Parts: sequence; C-alpha cells; structure tokens
Amino acid sequence: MTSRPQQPKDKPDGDVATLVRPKIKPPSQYQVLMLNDDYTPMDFVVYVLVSLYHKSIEEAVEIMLQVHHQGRAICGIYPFEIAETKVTQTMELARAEQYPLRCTLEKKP
Ligand code: TYC
Repeated sequence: MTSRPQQPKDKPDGDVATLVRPKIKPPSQYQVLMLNDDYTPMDFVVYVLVSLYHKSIEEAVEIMLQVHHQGRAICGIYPFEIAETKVTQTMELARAEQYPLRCTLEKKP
C-alpha cells in the first residue's frame, strides 16, 4: 500500500523537497493462547486446532500436548479482530459440547 505524501502546513503546495511521508505502523498482532483444563478431551482440542487454526494433525497434537503439560500454548497469531473471532469460535465449539476449554488473546510483544 502507498500513502500520499502530506504537505507540511507552513509550506506551499508542490514544494517537492519538503514533502513528508507519514509513518504508517503495521497493525499490531495478537497471540491466541489455549489454556489447559482437566476435562476437555485431547482429541477435541486437536479437532479445534485443525478446523479453526488450520494446523496439520501433527502440529495440532504437538500444540495440544504443550498446553496439557505447560498450561498454555500459542495456537495462532492474527490481527486483533481475527484473533477475537478465533477465541469466540473456539469457546462456541467447546460450549456446544459442554467442555470447559478456554482460550484468550494477548498482544504480541
Ligand atoms: N488436559 C486435558 C486432558 O487431560 C487435555 C487438554 C489439552 C485440555 C489442551 C485443554 O487446551 C487444552 N483431557
């Protein structure tokens, strides 16, 4: 994407030497973290990681085991609104099966 150079207010239009390009920051990224619990079946967590986070079975098993052993793991990194949607969709799938699976999002450092 390109941005139109901004004219400084005190300079006349078309004074090419004094054009200022506004600094455009890339959007912040957010990590979706899955949290462990004692009740959600492992195969359901793998299913969620494959279907919502587009992981391969092998990656999904690895992430699920990381959560199981360490309490949490990153399942994906997205712009805020997508991360928020992933969290909601994960909770909805779990809730439909009455599993207590939880996930959360954190701004990527
Ligand atoms: N600890 C769960 C069990 O033993 C498995 C599990 C893994 C649950 C990852 C949640 O995010 C999770 N059935």
